[in-house]
Amino acid sequence: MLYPITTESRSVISLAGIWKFRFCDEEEWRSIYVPASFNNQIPEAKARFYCGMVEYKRSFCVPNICSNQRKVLRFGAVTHDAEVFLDGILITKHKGGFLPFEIDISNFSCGTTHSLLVRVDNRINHHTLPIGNEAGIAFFGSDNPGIPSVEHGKAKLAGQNLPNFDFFNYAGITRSVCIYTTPAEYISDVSIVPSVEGSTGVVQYEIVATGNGIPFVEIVDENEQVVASLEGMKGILRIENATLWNPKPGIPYLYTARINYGIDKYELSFGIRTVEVSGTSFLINGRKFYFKGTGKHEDSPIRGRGIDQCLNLKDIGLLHWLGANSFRTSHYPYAEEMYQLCDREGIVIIDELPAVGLNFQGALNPYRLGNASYHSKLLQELIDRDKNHPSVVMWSLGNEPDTEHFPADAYHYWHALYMQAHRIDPQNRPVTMICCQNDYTKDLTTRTMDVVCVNRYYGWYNLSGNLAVAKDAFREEMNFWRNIGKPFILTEYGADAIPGMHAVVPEMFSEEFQVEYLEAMNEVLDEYDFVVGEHPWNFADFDTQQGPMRAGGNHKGLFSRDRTPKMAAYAVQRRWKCKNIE
Ligand code: GCB
Repeated sequence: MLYPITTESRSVISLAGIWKFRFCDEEEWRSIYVPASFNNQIPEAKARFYCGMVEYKRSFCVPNICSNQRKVLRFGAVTHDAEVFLDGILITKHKGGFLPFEIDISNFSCGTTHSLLVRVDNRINHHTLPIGNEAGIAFFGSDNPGIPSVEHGKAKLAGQNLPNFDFFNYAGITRSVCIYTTPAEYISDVSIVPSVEGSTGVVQYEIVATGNGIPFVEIVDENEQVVASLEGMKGILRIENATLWNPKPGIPYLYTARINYGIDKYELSFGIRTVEVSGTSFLINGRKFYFKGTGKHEDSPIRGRGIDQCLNLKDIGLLHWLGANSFRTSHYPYAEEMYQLCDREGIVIIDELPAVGLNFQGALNPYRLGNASYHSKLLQELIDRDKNHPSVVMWSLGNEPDTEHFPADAYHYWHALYMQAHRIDPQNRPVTMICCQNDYTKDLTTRTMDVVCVNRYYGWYNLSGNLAVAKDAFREEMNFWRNIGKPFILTEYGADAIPGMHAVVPEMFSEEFQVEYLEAMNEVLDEYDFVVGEHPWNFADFDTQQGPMRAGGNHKGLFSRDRTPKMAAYAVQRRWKCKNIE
């Protein structure tokens, strides 16, 4: 799916601004800003804890100058499910809160006012991704199973959102909404597959278009020089002495494909780089790459999960400041604009689906609940959206499912997605799934991924506070993974630190303990040469649902929520700026 841009043949009309909003059990309309989550914009408990449908509406007019053009209404993301009505007619529905969707509205006239209404459902359950609990057990809640009074109380939680994941269930029209126009005959998709032969960059392209034209493709370098060109729906272009896209400290060089199709013109930035797993190494451009970075969230106090390019830019700056070269879009695809920024800034992305919380037991075996086709649809949408980004070097199919209690079911479920990703990604990137702390000897799935990615909390959620014992336990597990013979990334490890809480003797929740915790785990990582990356959890403190283990959110950030560095940020910076591995 192409990102909407303005060119000499296309225009983009933003629908950002103040819209009308109401909870569906209310009559009156309020004001709301789009794009942003609604939860923190309205200072009422209802907005924060609401579970159900809300409505957004506004009117718009497409100028007469666009009357000969094709018109498309596009949403960057609506969390979680959307129904869109134009002049009272249901024109499209979309399930899934983190990927774009669009609908051709050319039949609606220019120069007149139209009413747009979007009905948004923020409910999560066992059939959504991410998953919500239906039985009244909150992920980080106090369970106390079997106590009659508590069980009766839990039954009364029906009708509330009970996330089976550790981030706040922000919702609404969270990313850009626009109407874009194209000529009647138009380019609808472009796929770019780069490879390298000696000093030559080889660019295989394929265009999908509607109409009778023949596309003409020009590749332009950063000096605006045309370095290759070709006519045809698909073909191979060769760029002599190509400059490769490299993550920092290399050069994130971008070329631009300029595509002409009849009167339609579209431009796409791309990088020439290769990605490959070889033995226990992860290679970018044939050289060993070591992932230094963090898991992240799209999270800020007022916009919630709403797109915030200013914050994105700040975060990329802080990643550079840390000496990081990568992050994982834990636990859902991020806004498209963030990937564009990373292409330009040379930051590498592990791109993750919103499949988090698939860890029920007993009758609720997630692999028999019938989520597979929805999960597969999201994988298709993710790859359609992100396939051309040089920054994206690996797909993550999901985070921390139960792979231990139903090992064979889990394997079949995840293996089908693994095969699908390899089949549909034109660049055939490595594929992974992020493993929960479990009995790794029973897990049949993690070891079959291209890169073994595990989240571990030795010394925090288990063996709490005892780092010497935690290191030994972690070593014991690492010996197991060494025998699997694949590259390994520790995709999460961390300790909460309340900003400003200090201790002479480092104990849990102090900034000093967070530093000692990370250093202890790093000491173990450094003993194993099949380790190709370390992503402490998390880049910054973030909002979660309330619960007895969360004091104002999750505090495992290297930075506080307002991006002030904790002691751990300086410790990590010292390590990453010195660690001489690219
Ligand atoms: C995890 C999850 C992440 C949580 C983190 C924690 O394993 O993947 O979403 O926030 O642990 O801090 O508990």
